Amino acid sequence: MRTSPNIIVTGTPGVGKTTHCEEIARRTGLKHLAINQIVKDRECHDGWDEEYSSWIVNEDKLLDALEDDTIPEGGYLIDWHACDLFPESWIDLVIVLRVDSSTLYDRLTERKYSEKKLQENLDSEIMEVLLSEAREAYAEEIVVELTSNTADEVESNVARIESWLEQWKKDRTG
Ligand code: DAT
Repeated sequence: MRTSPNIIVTGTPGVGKTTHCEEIARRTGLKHLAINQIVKDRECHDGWDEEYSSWIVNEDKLLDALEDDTIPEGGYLIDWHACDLFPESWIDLVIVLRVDSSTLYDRLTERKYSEKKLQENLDSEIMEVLLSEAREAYAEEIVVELTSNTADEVESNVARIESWLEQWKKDRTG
């Protein structure tokens, strides 16, 4: 039985996962697990993809590496642009962040993404790829879609997640 929940924060690159997780971690004490960083640091990949400027993730190696993090015991914010890798039994809430295309375009241009990578990510956001993935992998009632266009939205989203967390804990302590 977990005494603290596990929350996935997912969405297209640039949507605001890191921004949200850092703030949630600061305010709640949940541990921010930046999966991209783990893939890189613990070499859970099959090399570097030049075209996409990203690691080719090896999901088996990643799951092995995550075993060390005692995720099933709870207390983690899992920050990744994919979500269906994690067993349902580990996860209490899935936040799918969404953003307007023009805002995403500006953020990814700022990151100097190649034209191809930029376009694929914009398409992915417009087609709601991550939202569909989350809804297919987890129970409908634990998947929450939140917009992340402005700093005010970060604030209200984080406040909402904080309240959810308090309620989650209350429900379990009776
Ligand atoms: P991700 O981790 O999903 O790739 P990020 O948190 O690194 O995204 O954010 C990408 C950039 O956009 C970064 O410069 C911060 C900014 N940003 C993210 N969410 C925002 C929001 N809701 N309002 C304003 N800026 C935001």
